[in-house]
Amino acid sequence: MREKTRRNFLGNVAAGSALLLGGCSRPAGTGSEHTAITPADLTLRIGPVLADIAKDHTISTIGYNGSVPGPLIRLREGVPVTVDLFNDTDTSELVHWHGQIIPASVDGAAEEKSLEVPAHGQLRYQLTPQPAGARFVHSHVMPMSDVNRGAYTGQFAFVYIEPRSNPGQYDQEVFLATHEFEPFFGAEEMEEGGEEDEDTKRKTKEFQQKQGKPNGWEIGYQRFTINGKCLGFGEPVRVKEGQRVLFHILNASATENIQLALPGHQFQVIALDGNPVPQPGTVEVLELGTAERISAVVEMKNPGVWILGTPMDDDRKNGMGIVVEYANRTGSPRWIKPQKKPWDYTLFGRSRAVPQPDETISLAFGKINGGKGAFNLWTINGVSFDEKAQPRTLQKGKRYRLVFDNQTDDAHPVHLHRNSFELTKVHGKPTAGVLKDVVLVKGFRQIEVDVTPAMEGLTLFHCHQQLHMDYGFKLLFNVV
Ligand SMILES: [Cu+2]
Repeated sequence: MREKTRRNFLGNVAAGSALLLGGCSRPAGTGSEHTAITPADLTLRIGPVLADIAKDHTISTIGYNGSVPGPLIRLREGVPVTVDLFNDTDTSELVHWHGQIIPASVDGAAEEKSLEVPAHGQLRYQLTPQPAGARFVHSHVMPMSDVNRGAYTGQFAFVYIEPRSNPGQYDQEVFLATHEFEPFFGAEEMEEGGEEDEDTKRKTKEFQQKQGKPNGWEIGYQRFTINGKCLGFGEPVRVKEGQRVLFHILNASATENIQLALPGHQFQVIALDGNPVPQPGTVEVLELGTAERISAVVEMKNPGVWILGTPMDDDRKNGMGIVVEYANRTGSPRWIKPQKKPWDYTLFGRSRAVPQPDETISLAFGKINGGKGAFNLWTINGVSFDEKAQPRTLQKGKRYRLVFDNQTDDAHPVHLHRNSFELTKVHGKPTAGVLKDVVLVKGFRQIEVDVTPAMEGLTLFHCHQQLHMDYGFKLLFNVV
């Protein structure tokens, strides 16, 4: 069943159109039946969506403006917009503007006391988009064990904040967002691309032996999508030989860290989490922790029909991929398994020295196995999040070094709200100049980042793996 009003996300993008270009356009469907008097610059309506994700396979979920993903939202850096949020569901919602430096009231996190959109209600506010680059918007409610809520649904959309000057030259811009549907609880430990070395395997074994109980529930999925379509079902990315195609890729998963490759081609990474990198580097395989974004240019010089997809065979067969089709080429899309090579953030950084921080804050990540049929608990410096605890004070303008010390056997894509941080050390290797808002810290690894809090107010730090966040992996800062 195909809804007449549904937008074709890729079609929109390929045509270069979008929901909004920073100013006064008014999306359809925001009529006078609502209490808002003047139309907002940007309207998001949260409601039920029927989405055709594969042949003869329609899912019923919650989305923005009747589509999954929601429409591409283009904003201009520093140009204020009025936002109208409507909620057609039975539960209140939090709309989080991921990766933007905006006040806590509109950031969209309960811990920061952000404004909520009440069930069957609405909310209007203003925000000034910043910084430029690939951001996104998604639900920030805590679904806990309810896999039909929040980030497990279709509530996500790409946000692109137009920079004052465009980095890089390209002929075509393509936005791809990955997401999984039909989640289920299972006992299987999450695979992380199979690149674990012997040392990590040994540490994992020791870690599990020390725990009194076995590992708790993990999340698995039946369907994997890019732009809301399983591999082979949606429109292909249409390219021409000789084109430079700029891909903006977003991992909009609730829980999965992924890798993506385009056989016969290389990605020149120009931005991470929307921020231009000091040293654009070329790789064969991209890796994105949950909520990470990569902007990469691909030179189209290998004509054919290809699969841009995950190297994980089962996940690709279940949909994680999209066809890239050269003009005047036909046939079955080709997949060639890429060589295994660990993802290295420092490839895109500089090797210069960074300033000494004013203060260093160590954050040790811990896990308490939940046992069979229960949920694992997650800790930072030995404690799970307690909403009654006082937030930790940070001072605006001071440089803090956060030491992420992952003492667990899982990979954690950790996210700091309302700020960008600079990677300063990755697995013991110093680096500089890479600005991000999420970083994937693998099992038993350490990553250090420096942050100079940009704005006053409550600021949430958490693991972006939904199940980890919901079961304790959070810390609240207050910037004064
Ligand atoms: Cu985590």
